[in-house]
Amino acid sequence: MTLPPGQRAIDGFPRFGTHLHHPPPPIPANPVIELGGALREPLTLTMADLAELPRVEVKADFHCVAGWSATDLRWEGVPFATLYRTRVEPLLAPGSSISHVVFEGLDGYRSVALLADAMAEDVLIADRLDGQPLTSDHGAPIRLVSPGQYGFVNTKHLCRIEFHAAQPVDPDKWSPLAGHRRARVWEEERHRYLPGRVVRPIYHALIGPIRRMSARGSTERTT
Ligand SMILES: Nc1nc2c(c(=O)[nH]1)N[C@H]1C(S)=C(S)[C@@H](COP(=O)(O)O)O[C@H]1N2
Ligand SMILES: [Mo]
Repeated sequence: MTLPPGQRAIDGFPRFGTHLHHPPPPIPANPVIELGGALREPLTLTMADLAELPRVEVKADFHCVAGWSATDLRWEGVPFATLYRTRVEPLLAPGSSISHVVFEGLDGYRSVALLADAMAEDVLIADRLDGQPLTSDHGAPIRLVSPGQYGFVNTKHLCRIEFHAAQPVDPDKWSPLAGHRRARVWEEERHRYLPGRVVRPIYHALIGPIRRMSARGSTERTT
C-alpha cells in the first residue's frame, strides 16, 4: 500500500477537525445545499434534487494534513463535476468564468478549492460511507470528498457552495497554519508558505490532542 509522502496509516477513521470537542451540528429535517456567488441567480438544491443526478462509488484513502491516513474507504454520492455541469453552468452569465469554489458546513466551517481541483472525477458530494448513511462524526447529512486533497478541503455537513471568478477574501491569510491553496496530497502541499516536509513534525504533534478532543464531541458510541 502506497501512501502520499509524510503520511502514516491509522486503524479506523477518527472524527477530526477544527471543531475540536464541539459536537457535530444537528441534521436538518430537510437538508439543502445553497448554490451562490457569481451566478445569475442563487439556487437551493434539496436532497430530492440531488437524487436526480447520477451517483457513483469512489474507493479512496483519506489523508489529513496532520499526517494520518484512513485507508480503503468507500464513498457514495454525486460527482461534484456532474453537479457543476448540470446545475451550475446553466446559471453562469455568458462569458463569465469560475476559478474558485467555497464549501461551507452547517458548523460554519469553510474550505476553498480551485475549480480545476474540484472538477477531478473522484470529487464527490457524498452521503454514504462504507454502505451506510454518513454519520454525524463524518459529516452528516452530506460532505465534500476530495481524496486527492488533504482532509481540510473535505468540508463536512455541507450546506452551501459558492462560486467565484477570483480568489475569494481569505480570513486565514495570516494564520500560522494557513493551509495550502491546492492541498494536493501527492505534492505534499500542506502549508501555504512552508514546504510540506518542514511542517511534518509540527503537524504530527497535533494528531493526538486533536483526535482526543474530537472524540469527546463525538455523537457515536466508541468501543
Ligand atoms: N464542517 C467541517 N468540516 C471539516 C472539518 C471541520 O472542523 N468542520 N475539519 C476538516 C479536517 S481538518 C479533516 S482532517 C476532516 C476530518 O474528517 P473526519 O472527521 O470525517 O475524519 O474534515 C474536514 N472537514
Ligand atoms: Mo485535517
